[in-house]
Amino acid sequence: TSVIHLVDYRAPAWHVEHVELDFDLGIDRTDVVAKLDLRRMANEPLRLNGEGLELLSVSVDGRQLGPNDYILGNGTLEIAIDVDRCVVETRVGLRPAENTALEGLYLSGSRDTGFLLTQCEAEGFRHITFFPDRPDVLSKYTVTLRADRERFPVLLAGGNPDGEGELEGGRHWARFVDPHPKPSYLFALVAGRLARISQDYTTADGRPVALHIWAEADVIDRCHYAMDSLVRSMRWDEETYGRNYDLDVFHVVATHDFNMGAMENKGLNIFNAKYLLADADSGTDDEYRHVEAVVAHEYFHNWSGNRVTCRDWFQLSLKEGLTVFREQSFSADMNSAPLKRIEDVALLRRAQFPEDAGPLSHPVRPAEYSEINNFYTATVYEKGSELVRMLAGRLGKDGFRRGMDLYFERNDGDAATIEDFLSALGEANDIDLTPYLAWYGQAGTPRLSASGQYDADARRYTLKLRQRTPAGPGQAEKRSLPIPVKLALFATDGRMLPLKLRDGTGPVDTELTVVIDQAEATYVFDDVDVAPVPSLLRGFSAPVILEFDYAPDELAVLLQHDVDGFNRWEAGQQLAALAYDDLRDGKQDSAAVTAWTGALATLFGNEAIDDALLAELLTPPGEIELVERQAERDPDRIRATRKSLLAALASRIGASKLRQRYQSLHARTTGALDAQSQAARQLKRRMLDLIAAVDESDARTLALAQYNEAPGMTDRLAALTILATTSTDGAAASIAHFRERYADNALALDKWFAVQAQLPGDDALARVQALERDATFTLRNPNRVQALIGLFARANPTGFHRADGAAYRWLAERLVTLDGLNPQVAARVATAFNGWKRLEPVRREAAHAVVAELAGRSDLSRDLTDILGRVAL
Ligand code: B3K
Ligand code: ZN
Repeated sequence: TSVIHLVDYRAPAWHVEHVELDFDLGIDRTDVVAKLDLRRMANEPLRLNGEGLELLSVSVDGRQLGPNDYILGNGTLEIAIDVDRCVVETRVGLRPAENTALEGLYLSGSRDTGFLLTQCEAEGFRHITFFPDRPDVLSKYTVTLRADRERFPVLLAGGNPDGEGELEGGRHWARFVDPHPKPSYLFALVAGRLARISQDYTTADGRPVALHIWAEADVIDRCHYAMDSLVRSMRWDEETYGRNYDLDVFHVVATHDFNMGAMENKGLNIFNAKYLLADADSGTDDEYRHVEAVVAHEYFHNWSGNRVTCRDWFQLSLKEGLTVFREQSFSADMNSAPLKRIEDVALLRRAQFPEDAGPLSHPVRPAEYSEINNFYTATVYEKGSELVRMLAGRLGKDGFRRGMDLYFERNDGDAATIEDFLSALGEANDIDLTPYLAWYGQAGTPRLSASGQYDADARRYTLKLRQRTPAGPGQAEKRSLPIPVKLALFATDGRMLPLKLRDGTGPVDTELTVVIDQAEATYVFDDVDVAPVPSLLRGFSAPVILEFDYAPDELAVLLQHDVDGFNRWEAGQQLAALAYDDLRDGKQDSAAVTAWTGALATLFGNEAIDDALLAELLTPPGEIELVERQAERDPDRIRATRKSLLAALASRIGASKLRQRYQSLHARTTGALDAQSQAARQLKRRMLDLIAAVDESDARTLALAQYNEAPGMTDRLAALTILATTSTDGAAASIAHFRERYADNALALDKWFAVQAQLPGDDALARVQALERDATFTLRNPNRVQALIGLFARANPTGFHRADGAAYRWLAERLVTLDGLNPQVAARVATAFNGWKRLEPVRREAAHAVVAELAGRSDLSRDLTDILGRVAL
């Protein structure tokens, strides 16, 4: 397969100033006429991308071309043209119902009731028509849709409506004009039977906008929370960034058949139903938060991505990292900021750190790719967001806003690079941010080791920092990066000490940020009156792994007293990890175990602490995070050790206290969505988990009652999970009940699959195989595939990593079948093999055999081949 390199970037040879698209829509057959208004930029033939298209005709300036007038092959249509401006018109035929890859134009749902829609990012537009399908070609679009009125009553495309009417034979048409130049990946259309909810909105700069959310009739009632989130997102972007919406209409559409979360097409966002529908009966608290976040994310793209887009796909994080950062700030403002930070960092550690530590590791701005769809990764998104956060922290609130204003102003209507971003932020503040460019080009999670020394006589505290980034694929030598370290010093009684940094400028404060940009740096603090406990990397001020040799008691001090909500939680996580190490090594009553359980038992009795924060504090790192603490990974051992960690905590707090707290929370449980009610449900869930760690039968009794009385999905699903985890047989009745009750609700059924896919142990594979035979299981629906196969492979370590390798072989078979239907989804599931090299030897051998065999095949898609090729290395 051919590899594309960032250094080979060339500006486009031809621009498309305007494009006129005409669709004659049908499920089996759609015809597309595209008229491109072209302008030459370089002396080269015109090369248009096009894949899987039936070319019916092509003309230049009205002159029909014969087959000898162009070259068609290898995904391009090449035409030698000797004028500088011309109009090229192509006519092609598509077969939407046969499109199982869900890229380009495809059918969502059944032939009889489903609807047509498109997905173009990254390179789907070339599956719709011949076009220079690259993000730096920005054009104005006029789109006309024609279809049978009865079968396709609703016709939508991005842009402002520009007329509609009747046609002969029961057909109708609708036209849309988008005045804002956009790249082809932001094109979208939707056609079919859809219901809608609507709301009027007026932007801060006075534009009336009609907001419409569309979904199939049976789920339209579940779109109200999304509408509410949309309105709040629009206001927030006006208030926070001064960004207004810029068309007269804004459409959002839900589909059950979607390869990813959602898509920010200009004026016509399309969502995986999973991230748009939310209702009290079938949505969990987490899902409500996800809907709010994803609706905001896609809306925010209207500026960070659409008005200012990416020059090439290497710059993907320019829009994704930035938009994740904007989305995270929005969610923090809507909910609790420290809890949001904890959630985001936990996700980074669970998803991005492992990615960056294995064979799929790549920089936030990759230097090369063979299939761009495989780079919509946690690194580009989540680490990308952390980089923006560091920059924002460096500039401060007002400075960052100034920089963003300049960035939007300078690059509006254009395709930009990471350099453009850094220079706008820097110039608006007179600060040179180019050192941060190294973060974008260098993969791997930096290790920051810190050590402290207190000199009581001199009342001096010396902090030494050292950084090092491990080698990774294609990058043996790593550079030093600018790492902002926000820090404070605590006395053991919880007092924060004034920081008098030697040679430091600025007023003496109790918190400050130092930026280490060399391999090593030393900071001396004067007038420190007691031996301090340092609180480092507060708020997770940089995406690094911090190594500091804390004594358990010191972590307990931070866990009790740190006012930085994130670092307080972090101290607990570190302490839990130390306790985990001790339990693994057979040291039951170690200092770490005692300090961790003791500190939490004290906090547990503290009425003032927020329920949600307490729930987070009572959750030790998960099996996936703990994997990093083993040299040779044995998932069974990790799970067993983590279980004893929970048991130690539960017995220290005491079963009766846990039960009491559970009962008092349960007594006031409602289905209400306010923060307090959500927090109560979350803490209740922790109580159940902890009770289960010491008294399974008691936990089961409580869970059964909770399942039956649940006012909503959060409580119901939590109870079902406890029932199923503690005894699968005993949960059979509830599992059957759930299946029956939600038989008509696809998203709820996904949860039913998901809970069972994650049940640990030796019989996990057999269970998953039985679930594959359920009448509702299909490899054609990405959500269903992720719920069963994806979660089993990625989130069920003991089940998937069976020592006999049976689950690896099973997954390999499924991947091959899935790849024939949907390469993007197959490639994503295949990333489950990412960590195989660091498994213990027996499992490693088994995984290796399967990965090598798969990687050696020549009949797989480019998507899957790319992942397997890198994983196998
Ligand atoms: N930009 C889309 C992702 C497209 C993925 C293409 N394989 C969703 C988002 O990040 O907002
Ligand atoms: Zn995005």
